[in-house]
Amino acid sequence: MKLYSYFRSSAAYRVRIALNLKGLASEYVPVHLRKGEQRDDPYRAVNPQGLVPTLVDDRGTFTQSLAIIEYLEERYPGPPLLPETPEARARVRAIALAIACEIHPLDNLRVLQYLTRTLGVAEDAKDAWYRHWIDLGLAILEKQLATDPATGEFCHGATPTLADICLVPQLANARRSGIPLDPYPTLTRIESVCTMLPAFAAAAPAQQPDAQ
Ligand SMILES: N[C@@H](CCC(=O)N[C@@H](CS)C(=O)NCC(=O)O)C(=O)O
Repeated sequence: MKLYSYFRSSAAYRVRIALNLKGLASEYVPVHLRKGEQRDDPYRAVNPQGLVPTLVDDRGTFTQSLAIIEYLEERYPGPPLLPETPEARARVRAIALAIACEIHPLDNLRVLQYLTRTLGVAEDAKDAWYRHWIDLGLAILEKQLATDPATGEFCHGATPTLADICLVPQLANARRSGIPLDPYPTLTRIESVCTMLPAFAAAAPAQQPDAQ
């Protein structure tokens, strides 16, 4: 298995956690996003979307972190990253999607570069944009998780799921950008439980071969 990744990519970080939780080894292929390698022909030939991550294995080439993780879940069911019942699975997927679809895309590198390079938005305005969408998304999630009895040690119950796999990279991203996380005690409590697990710790940006 090969994982095209970038140490700071939160979408790739999700897949790294999932691979580790499932005990699956992979070859790490770095794609330097700051240098724009994701837009170069060699990588576009692997993933025409020009985004990381991409997973390549004996069955094909897979893109989009959540689709990759669901593929891994179907092919390597243990340990499960989704709970058993349909309603619990829907809850976990909803948390994951709230991060992956409502927060992350607005703060992606190409969006931020479009704001500054194409629209001429000033750095501080770009930073305000970044903070706004992260804070809005995290505040909703905090409220949702803090008040729902289905929240346990992890986002859902007592074992890590797809929801935690999305939460931890998003918080790492926010922290790296200096966003105060004190308003999100439930989210940071779950994060600290997750990051004590070797699967999460080994997937952290600083542990990757391309970390700078
Ligand atoms: N929805 C995609 C998002 C992938 C994505 O946005 N990846 C970012 C890094 S976190 C990227 O490759 N950005 C390159 C760019 O913005 O040019 C997924 O979940 O895989």
